[in-house]
Amino acid sequence: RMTLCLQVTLRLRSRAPVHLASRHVHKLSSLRKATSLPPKKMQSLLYPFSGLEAYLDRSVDRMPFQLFHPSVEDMMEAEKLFCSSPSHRIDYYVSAERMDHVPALKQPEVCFIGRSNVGKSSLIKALFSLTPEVEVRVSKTPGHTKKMNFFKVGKAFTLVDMPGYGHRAPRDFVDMVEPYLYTRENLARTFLLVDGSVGLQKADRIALEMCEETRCPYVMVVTKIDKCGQGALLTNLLNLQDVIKTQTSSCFPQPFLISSVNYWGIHLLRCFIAHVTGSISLKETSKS
Ligand SMILES: Nc1nc2c(ncn2[C@@H]2O[C@H](COP(=O)(O)OP(=O)(O)OP(=O)(O)O)[C@@H](O)[C@H]2O)c(=O)[nH]1
Ligand SMILES: [Mg+2]
Repeated sequence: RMTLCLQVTLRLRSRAPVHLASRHVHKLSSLRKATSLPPKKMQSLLYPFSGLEAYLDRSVDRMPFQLFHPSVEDMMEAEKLFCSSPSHRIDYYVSAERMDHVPALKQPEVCFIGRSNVGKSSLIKALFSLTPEVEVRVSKTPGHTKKMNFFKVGKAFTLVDMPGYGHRAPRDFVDMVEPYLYTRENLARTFLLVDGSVGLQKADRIALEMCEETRCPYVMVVTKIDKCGQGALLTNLLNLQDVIKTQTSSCFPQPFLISSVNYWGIHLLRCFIAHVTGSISLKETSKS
């Protein structure tokens, strides 16, 4: 009966006009709704690693996975930055195909890189879900994002969606992303996305080496965690953590787990972005 209900709901949903569907704000994209969930569900939504912890052997050091563990109040502070208002406009700004088309901006910037189809644009869309009028294009077809797309978040910071590597790469990547990573002075963090179901691929290792070479601080993000089995996710996560620990020097020790479909980890990442761009100050209890 449950399955039937679900099927019916899904069918009804899929008939909804596209423009309506895309403007619909997912109920869990706002913290107020998230905090009304039962405690365990709320924990998994806000701190997705907590859902995996129980499966880990006692000998595994959990510290690296919880370095950044802000309070819900801190996340509330961060959430305000992701809501557009007349005095704090969030909007698509400009696209650039080459480094000389990249806008000169002073505010701190964060960028999202990763293989084609890993979920970069979807992640940005989920981060901006409280401002659904911001148009972020996502697609099932790999190689969809072909330019560097800049999104301004008021005067606080800029998010940059990058073309992926793997498909049509290395051209796009070498021509645009590499020079950007090497020269962008206001770049506060690079987020390197990897797919939770398949873990680090050869192309990801090349990107990782490049991030190391640029010496800019970067952070690993594990995507689509709604899609992968917990066993596969854990194996890939521990492997990733081992690589970070043994082979990197400018990578943040904590990988971020996210699902852009059901918003796991999105609130935490909003808070991290607000923090690394200097847009909020965390309360004493939050470590970073
Ligand atoms: N289940 C699930 N699917 C996702 C998630 N994030 C993205 N996807 C799907 O993955 C596909 C690719 O998403 P995009 O966000 O366009 O990927 P991208 O990294 O921007 O790809 P390029 O622009 O081609 O480099 C789309 O079909 C998305 O719906 C997620 O968290 N969970
Ligand atoms: Mg894209």
